[in-house]
Amino acid sequence: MTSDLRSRVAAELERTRARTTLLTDAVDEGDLIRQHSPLMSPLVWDLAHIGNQEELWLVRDVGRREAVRSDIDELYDAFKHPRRDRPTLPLLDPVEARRYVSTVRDKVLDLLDTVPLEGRRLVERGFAFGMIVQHEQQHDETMLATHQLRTGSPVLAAPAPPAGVVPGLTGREVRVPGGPFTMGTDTDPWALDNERPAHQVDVPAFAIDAAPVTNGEYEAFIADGGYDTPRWWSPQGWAHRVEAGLVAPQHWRRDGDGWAYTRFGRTTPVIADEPVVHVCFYEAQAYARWAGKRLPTEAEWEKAARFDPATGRSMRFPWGDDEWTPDRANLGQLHLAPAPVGAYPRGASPLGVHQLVGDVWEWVDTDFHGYPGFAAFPYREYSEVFFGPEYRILRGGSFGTDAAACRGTFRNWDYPIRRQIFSGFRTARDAAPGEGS
Ligand code: AVJ
Ligand code: FE
Repeated sequence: MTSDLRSRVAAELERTRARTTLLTDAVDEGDLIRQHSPLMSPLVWDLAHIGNQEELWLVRDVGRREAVRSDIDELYDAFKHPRRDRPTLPLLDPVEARRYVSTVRDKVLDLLDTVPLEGRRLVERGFAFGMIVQHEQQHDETMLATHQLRTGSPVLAAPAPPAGVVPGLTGREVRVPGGPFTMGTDTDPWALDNERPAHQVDVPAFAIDAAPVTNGEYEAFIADGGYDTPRWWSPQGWAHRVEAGLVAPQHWRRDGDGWAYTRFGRTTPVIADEPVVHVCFYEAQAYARWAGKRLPTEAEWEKAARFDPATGRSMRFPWGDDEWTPDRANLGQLHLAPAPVGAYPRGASPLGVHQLVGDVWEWVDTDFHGYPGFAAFPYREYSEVFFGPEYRILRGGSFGTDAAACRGTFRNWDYPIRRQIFSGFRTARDAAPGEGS
């Protein structure tokens, strides 16, 4: 029984490390040490930080083993040094960082054979190991965002995402009936503290886009003067739009009459039926107002993603309770772009909402907060210290999110001005009286 769990943990650790290795071996030493944006850490900081978290939780806490390098804890504590200062720290160099993470990993694989997986909440059903797998995958997505900010010739390659095969989704709405649904989870073994506990939420009937907002739709907003019309923007959003000089999503450039974007070092014309990505919350909100809509609330998004009207239950994913497979959603860095709308018919929700999981993180109009009965576990610095009005929530994961760090309940967050992440959105509106209740 626990031997299955142990081998699954070992496989997840190994699969995740292969991704970390790919992202850090793709560039030379200079590019590992350099800071590609003041918003991001040097890649070599992420790498050693991944090892340090694994050492803190699995080697020292779960395994009760001797420290590998207690002298470097402070350097890799994300709360001690802001990202912009990290290149000036006496960091491990790439050779030392690689050696460090592999020494830590050897100890973890050794203790995984024998350490009890019960008796302590931290290890129950392998939670601490799942938390560390997710932590590494989250930093891998962060490193992928750093790759997107890096300039120079391309170093990453992947097959193009599948084509859109379901016609007519763009501009289509799905009505979600009003009434209670279960939000969050008590049962998902690797769900993090902010996804808990499960609780009932009464969500009035609403309509939500059947697919994320596309580049083509977003271009119409730009062409209609969306960036020059203060009334579409919130006061804070407009102030940011002016101060930052926003005119289009990040990485877009004028190309004749149209637009081109640069992704992972390659420039191509913007593809109209692809979900828009690299927009901030304020841009998403302005688009929604221009379209006569609004952003969904977090509860609306989760109801659209999990509610099964046939049973009244909340499922783990839009497609059901089964684990992700590559035909269900664009996750896992299998592709280096969002897939066009209609590319994942097998991932649609029972009500017919598509691509809620994968492709692009979706901004929702909710501040990051704890659910009723929230209890920080196992550390306040994962979620709780970020609760409050400064952060907005994003849902559903992107093409750069691994399935281990993505569920219908998973919550991401960032400042509303941020767009270096793989962020897009879809719109929603209240249902008209008598519509879909
Ligand atoms: C959940 C993506 C907002 O990167 O700040 C990584 C994840 N927490 N290390 C972040 C995280 C600690 C977190 N996000
Ligand atoms: Fe971290």
